[in-house]
Amino acid sequence: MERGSLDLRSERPKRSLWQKIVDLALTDARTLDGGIDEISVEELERVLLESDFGVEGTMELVAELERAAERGRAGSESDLRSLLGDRIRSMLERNGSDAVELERPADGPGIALILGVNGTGKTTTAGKLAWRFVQQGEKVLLAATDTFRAGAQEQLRQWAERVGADYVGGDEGGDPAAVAFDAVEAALGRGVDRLLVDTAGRLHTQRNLMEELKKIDRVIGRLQPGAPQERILVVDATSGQNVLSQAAEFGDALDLTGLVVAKFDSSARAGTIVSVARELALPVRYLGTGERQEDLELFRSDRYLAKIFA
Ligand SMILES: Nc1nc2c(ncn2[C@@H]2O[C@H](COP(=O)(O)OP(=O)(O)OP(=O)(O)O)[C@@H](O)[C@H]2O)c(=O)[nH]1
Ligand SMILES: [Mg+2]
Repeated sequence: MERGSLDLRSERPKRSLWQKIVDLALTDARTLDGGIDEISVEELERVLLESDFGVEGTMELVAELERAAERGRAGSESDLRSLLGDRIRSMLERNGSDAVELERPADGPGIALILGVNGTGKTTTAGKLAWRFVQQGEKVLLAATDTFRAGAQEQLRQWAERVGADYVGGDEGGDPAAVAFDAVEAALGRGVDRLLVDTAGRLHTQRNLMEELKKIDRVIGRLQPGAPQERILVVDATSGQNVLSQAAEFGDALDLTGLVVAKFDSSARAGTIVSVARELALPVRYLGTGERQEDLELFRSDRYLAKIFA
């Protein structure tokens, strides 16, 4: 196959990732009697990298395709679907946990710390999670520990009001750990089922802010042993492979328990989730799919696969 024909194809109106893979791999597998042409391999790599599968993930998938093609087992679309589907599923399920809600112990409130870099969607996610648990009949308390940024507390307070959750905040410029303290006391005193602790956005290079995060975590644990049960890193789906470094950096400070991939609706690429699941020992717990309270999905690898192959 010549490069020219590929270029022409890529000028066609938008084809899905799956259609691109099928076009590339199947044309060769049929005309070359089994194998996949070198040019197509390069194109496949490009397509997968552009879809954010990451270098290693891409190599793994292409190698799998090449092996199958050589053995004549990649000759139909359904061959490709089961071949790549199995491999991607095993990447997605590497961390073993699919469709797992935030933990809530039987004998006290489930406490979750919501953290991440600036602007990823933490506060929105806290609000959506609150709505989700309120819908499930739970009593939810939202705590705003971002005492620094003007408007941050008000944003969470409005979410609390909108979704029917309780709210605890603090004085502007006050100690975030003191808000966390008050929130846990309130949660225990009022017998709430869930406490969701929103935190200010920060970068790992801001050492004082990372220390502040650890202090919030310690304060919660001191009042309620074993808590927080969840430390959820919220990442922006459009930040691609940067998600990996964010997880490593926050993971150095605290034992993370999972990810929320927010803004999944805004031009996220199919491979991001797959490479994140493949590279990190962290499960993706929810996807943020919009700005409204109901735009949060429990992550399920089977549904995700179905989307990739659509
Ligand atoms: N389309 C879309 N927008 C989202 C989603 N989640 C959050 N947003 C938007 O992203 C912007 C930032 O969201 P916030 O929740 O304020 O982000 P944050 O991480 O709390 O920001 P800081 O507290 O400043 O670090 C807002 O405009 C949200 O409406 C999502 O899943 N989809
Ligand atoms: Mg916020």
